[in-house]
Amino acid sequence: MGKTLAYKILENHLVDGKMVKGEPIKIKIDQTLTQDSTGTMVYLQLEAMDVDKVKTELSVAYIDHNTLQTGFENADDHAFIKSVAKRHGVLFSKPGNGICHQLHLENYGKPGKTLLGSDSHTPTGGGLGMIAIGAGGLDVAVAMADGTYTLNVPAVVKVNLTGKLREWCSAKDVILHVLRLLTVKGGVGKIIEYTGDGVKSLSVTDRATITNMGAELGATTSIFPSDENTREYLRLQEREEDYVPLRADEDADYDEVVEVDLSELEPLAAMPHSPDNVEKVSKIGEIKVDQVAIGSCTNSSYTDLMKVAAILRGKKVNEDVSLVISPGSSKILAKMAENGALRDIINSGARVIENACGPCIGMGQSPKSGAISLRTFNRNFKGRSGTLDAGVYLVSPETAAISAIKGVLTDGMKTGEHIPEIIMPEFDKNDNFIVKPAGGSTQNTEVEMGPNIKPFPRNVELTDTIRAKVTLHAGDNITTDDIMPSDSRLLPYRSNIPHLSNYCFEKIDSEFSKRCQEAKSCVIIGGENYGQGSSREHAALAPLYLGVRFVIAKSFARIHRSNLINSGILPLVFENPNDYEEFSLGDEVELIDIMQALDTGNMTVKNATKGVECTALAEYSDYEKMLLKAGGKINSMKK
Ligand code: MIC
Ligand code: SF4
Repeated sequence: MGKTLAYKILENHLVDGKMVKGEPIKIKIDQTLTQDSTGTMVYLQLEAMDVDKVKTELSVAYIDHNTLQTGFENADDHAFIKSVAKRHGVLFSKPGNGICHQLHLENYGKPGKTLLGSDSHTPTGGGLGMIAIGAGGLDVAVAMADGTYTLNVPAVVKVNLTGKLREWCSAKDVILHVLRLLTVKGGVGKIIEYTGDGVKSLSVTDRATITNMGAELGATTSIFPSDENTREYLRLQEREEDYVPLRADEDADYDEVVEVDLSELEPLAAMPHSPDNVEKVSKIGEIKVDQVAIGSCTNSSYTDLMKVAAILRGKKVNEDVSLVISPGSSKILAKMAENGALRDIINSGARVIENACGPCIGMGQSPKSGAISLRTFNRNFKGRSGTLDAGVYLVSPETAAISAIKGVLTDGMKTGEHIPEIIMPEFDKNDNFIVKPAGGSTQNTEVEMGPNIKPFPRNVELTDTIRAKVTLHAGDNITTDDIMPSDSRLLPYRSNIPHLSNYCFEKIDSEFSKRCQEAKSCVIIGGENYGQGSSREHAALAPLYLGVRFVIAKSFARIHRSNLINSGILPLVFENPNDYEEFSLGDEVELIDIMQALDTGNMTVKNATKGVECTALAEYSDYEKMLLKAGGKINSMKK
């Protein structure tokens, strides 16, 4: 049997373990990326590890999330990251350069390499034929310190693409279609590998849109082959020498196969409040739109924005719509300034804002109360826009632009209008936003630490018995945005867990934090896919700070499960999902003989209040057991 592309790259990077599905392996990490909202924690942890220079081929620290500087906090965090980057041999990308994933694709990603990023959308690099994985900050800090990462060998799903997209359909519609088929938990423990005849009709940036939003499937990563389109993309970025052709073997063995005929797709939208709540635009109908936001790491490429400019050229944005556009990178914006596309966009009545994450993470541009907002982004979780009662629809740039003109959700196919073909130009190299690390010994480089930066919380060694109170009984698909909300008000405190913890679960239960402070030792009960979404380890660190000792859920999302383990919080899975009903808010719960349970994989959970008991699966690799026993990764490393 032949090999999948994903397994070929993983095997090439194998440091320890065997390529057996579900088993742990340690792989070499060639590149890392961080961004600022998770980055301060990453670099605080790197500092705590006493390393000199990073061990990767390339590590980049991007500033793109916390760019609203309404006080000193974000600016202090940026200064901290810049100083640590300089000290440890990490490239620093200044605010204004653009969004980490778009920038990494343009400037640094290489086919066949591994990339670990402290952001869940790191799989964007899969568009270039990389194994690019999102992880918690601590895992990225360790990868910088020792050049490795440990994961369980994922299953591989083949998505066989045939046909060609029709006008008004784009890469966004492909991934929305896949999300409709597989759902937000359909990719957990899997790599999504795209193959087939249809691949050649997709550019690298189209592919990157698809692999980017593979994060919403819960997948470990997504990957495309590296072919002539990859070579051409790299050539236009003045780095053709980074090209290597890569593909799966003809007879590669896949765990699942999904067929997608590109020529059958129609413009789609993910309706509120989940990326898998997908419907045809034509079926949703012409609902009135208040805001349209174009950008984010999913859809802010040159081609995306040039299509938008072409649709807007000579037209007027509807008077009831606020159209806001955030380009993916400084190179893209500069090119559009040069070729007149920026003029077309501005003349239509659009607002052009900074090259950054911006509205995608609620950093400004929150829509009005009860608004309908169309966004080309990747997540439409309730409240993420900063307006709790807004309804966010995720759509392609084409659908967004035409809808901004018409004032209602519009299926471009029905308009009879045409979009000209966009030809990618050559981009000039521009390093003016990059700060390079100092050469030679940097041990004495001063690290700038503003007053907002507080030490991260540490757990204690695992004990054999834990008694805790249920401080939250949550439903299915709880997101890390639910656990640790992020917006312009809270993002400035990403390096201040004590402050942030006051807002933990704020949108779901405003009493959670207070209740935990009273209970001191706490347990959270969760449903399916607990912790989906972002890689933010704050969703583990804030609960840790509040005394959460373990979480029992029906199932967990991959990155959050790792973040819990890294923090020494036990993620336990109900053996019988119906036992979820046996627990209520305020119940006293006891775990006994914990060490033995780690060996057998079965934990007895006693609900002392209700006088019932059940079994929870405590299935961990030897490495994870070691982390849990030590009270988290940092403690285990110190040992
Ligand atoms: C997101 O899109 O939710 C974020 C903000 O980029 C996060 C990282 C974070 O929470 O800082 C992610 O996707 O990992
Ligand atoms: Fe930034 Fe949004 Fe992408 Fe997260 S999803 S990296 S907030 S643009």
